[in-house]
Amino acid sequence: MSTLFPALTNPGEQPALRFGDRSLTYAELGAAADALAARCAGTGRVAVWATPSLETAVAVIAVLRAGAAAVPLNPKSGEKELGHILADSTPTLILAAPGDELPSVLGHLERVDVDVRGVGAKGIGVGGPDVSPDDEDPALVVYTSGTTGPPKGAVIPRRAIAATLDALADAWQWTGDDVLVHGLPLFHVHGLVLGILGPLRRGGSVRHLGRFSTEGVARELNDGATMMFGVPTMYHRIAETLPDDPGLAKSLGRARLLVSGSAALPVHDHERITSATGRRVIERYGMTETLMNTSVRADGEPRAGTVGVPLPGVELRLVEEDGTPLPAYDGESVGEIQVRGPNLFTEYLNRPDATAAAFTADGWFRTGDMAVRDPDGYVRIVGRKATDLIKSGGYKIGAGEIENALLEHPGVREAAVTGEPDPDLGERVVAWIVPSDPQSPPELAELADHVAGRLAPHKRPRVVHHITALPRNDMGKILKRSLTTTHD
Ligand code: MCA
Ligand code: AMP
Repeated sequence: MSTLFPALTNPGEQPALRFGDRSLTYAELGAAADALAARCAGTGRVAVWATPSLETAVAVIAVLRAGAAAVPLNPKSGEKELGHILADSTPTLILAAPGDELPSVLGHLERVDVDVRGVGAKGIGVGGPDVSPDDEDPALVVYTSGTTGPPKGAVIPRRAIAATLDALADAWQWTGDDVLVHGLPLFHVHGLVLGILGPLRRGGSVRHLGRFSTEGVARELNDGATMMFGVPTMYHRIAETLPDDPGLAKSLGRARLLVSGSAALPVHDHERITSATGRRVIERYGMTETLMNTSVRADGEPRAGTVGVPLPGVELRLVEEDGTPLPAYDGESVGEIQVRGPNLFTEYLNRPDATAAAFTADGWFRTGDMAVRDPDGYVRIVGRKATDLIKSGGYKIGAGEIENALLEHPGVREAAVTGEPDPDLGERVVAWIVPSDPQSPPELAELADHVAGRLAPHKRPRVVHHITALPRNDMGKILKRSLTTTHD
């Protein structure tokens, strides 16, 4: 296939990546990545210890240049989660920054340190491996939570990455002149595919903040950054800060494009940002499995509360419960969003059952998101089919996975997990616990540590209710909708 990163074919001295005070030009990135790619050739799947660092970006580019597939790991994942991902994806190598300490569960993997000032940067020059991967070859395996069980590995082919980034370039008039700022994690599609591979495919540059802060965003926008990507929690924090920080309003006013995604940005936050800065945040809608489906276009009418129109090449339809397509564009008729197009993943790794269940017979992917369409085609997401999926801080979290982890705590006899609205996180994880010993029920901090240590900190419950029994129907199924604080 044609290369994913044309600017690395004959790389020049223009900036590519900056993390804090460390940066690489395209020539330096090409040299470092190709030296590492030589090490990754023929390896199949390669794990990447995906800290928010230059090393992670170089590692993923190296794996892609080698024609292999990268499996980004959340460095805050607990042993249980990491153990599952490793057993499922069976990587042959792990790439990590020199000095990063890896947990023992990774001990059996061959480790290769990422040298960002690789051999090539000293002028010796190491050519990349001589590979010409196919468009359908896997590029990434990204783990994503479902309602029950452990996360599934979505296999994302090279074709999908190219298709989605080029569709976004069209929608956002995104070019090599753009400079992106963000502070997103690099083990998910948003931060990695859009936030790192996106600018590199365009031949532009990205400045990563290491961790999100309103000061960091303001500093970069004052210093030439043209676009910002963030999850709604980040825009919410911006909206909260704006009244006391006129400098931040000025900086945001300079941006060409402010883009939000991964969850819905409340209209109130849209309005607060627009009234303080004069800029409108635009939303795009995607999923790990589909990459990007829709967006408000840079040349279109911004409309708060909508995720815009289908991207070029993406077919989108709404269907009723029984699968019948809903023809309406009336802003009222609600259906599940199904999508089809070159942006879609190939399969869930080792899960033919789950892959088959995710698609209709004629190749439409069932998103589980419920929406209406305005007369001009703008899509408004109104909810989700599964109540057992929680979106917190832009992270998708499966209730079942947390329930299973909670049940492994000796103080927990029964557990149910729900999501409830949270002004900062969108939703927060709530645990309903029947303690083994009602006299000494496990407290929030202990259960939060338990879940954070096994799965990941963002999956930890933020609220715990102790109850005497879980409400169940005659079949024994837990009635989550009747879990209210009256059960306390
Ligand atoms: C607190 N911490 C703990 C515990 N309590 N650690 C261990 N055990 C505990 N009991 C730590 C956390 O690890 C974190 O550490 C710090 O305390 C603060 O935690 P928290 O309050 O959870 O985080 P936050 O700083 O408030 O994070 C908000 C955030 C974050 C920055 C918005 O949620 C975030 O980065 N979200 C992005 C999600 C995302 O990229 N989703 C994309 C997937 P430390 O401070 O050291 O970190 S969706 C996707 O890809 C699709 C395609 C799409 O459409 O985009
Ligand atoms: P993930 O599986 O982590 O990739 O999350 C994908 C889910 O995030 C989608 O199915 C939607 O529910 C949600 N999502 C992504 N972007 C938006 C958006 N702009 N508005 C509302 N929900 C969104």
